[in-house]
Amino acid sequence: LELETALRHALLLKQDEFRLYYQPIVSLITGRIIGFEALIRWHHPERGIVSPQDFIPLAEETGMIVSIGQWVLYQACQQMHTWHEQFPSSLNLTISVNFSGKQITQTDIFKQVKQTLQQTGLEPCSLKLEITESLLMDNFELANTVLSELTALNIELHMDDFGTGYSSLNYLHRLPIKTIKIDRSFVNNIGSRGENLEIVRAIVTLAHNLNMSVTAEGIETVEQLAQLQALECDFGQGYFFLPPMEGAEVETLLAANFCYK
Ligand code: G
Ligand code: G
Ligand code: MN
Ligand code: NA
Repeated sequence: LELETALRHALLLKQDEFRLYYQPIVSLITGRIIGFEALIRWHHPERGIVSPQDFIPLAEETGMIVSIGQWVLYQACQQMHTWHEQFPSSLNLTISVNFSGKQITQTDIFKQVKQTLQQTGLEPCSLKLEITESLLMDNFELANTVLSELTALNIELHMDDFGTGYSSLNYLHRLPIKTIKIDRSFVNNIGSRGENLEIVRAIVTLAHNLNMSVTAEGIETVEQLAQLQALECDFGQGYFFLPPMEGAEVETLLAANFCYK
């Protein structure tokens, strides 16, 4: 309850305690950054940096996720648009934003996204929405309708944390999903005798057969990277490349035209 009160307080009066971090997503073929995932952090004056793992579930339970989500969406779109204007070589870079189920059931998310794009000037094709299997399971029909409207605007839909939720694979061909993100728990153990190697291979094959691309999360070692490249995984994200970073650090990267190869 204490955390809930603090979160409510921050949301109403101290929005500058929330910061967006940006983690680069890299092409495993070219080594170039193709975009960023926006990840929220809460800098509490006494608690220090509070992880979203600790306050996002609370925000979902209490409905505060609706305002937090709106803040994240606006910040992310505005920042990406600013970078597009500031760094001409970044024009085809995209921003990925995480979406919770309640953002879909409790607000007119279609209108909110459309207005945010208009207000910030970001092109719809520069925005990617990351959704989870559990979001779909809560209310598939509503999610399906809203998400299909959003993809009709030319926004990409990415399936986050793939394989960790309670789900049937039923939704994969019923929704216009562009990319599957393999959860980092699978990437963890993909060495030559790693128990997850065959699972990751199967996910990559499944995605490619459905004309989707694949992003591997949580790449931490060069061995994991090599294995994922051998499996023809398309994109990667993780501490091996770069951690989630503040906007100013991203600008240094963009100015230097970063490539990990
Ligand atoms: O950045 P970190 O790995 O600590 O994030 C932990 C979890 O919090 C991840 O599952 C991530 O998807 C989620 N998360 C981070 N930022 C946001 C956000 O802006 N909105 C939502 N809904 N979830 C987020
Ligand atoms: O659930 P989601 O995929 O949105 O969560 C992304 C989270 O993963 C972020 O909180 C980010 O901090 C974390 N993350 C990013 N790269 C790595 C990594 O290489 N290793 C680990 N353990 N976590 C990572
Ligand atoms: Mn994500
Ligand atoms: Na994930």
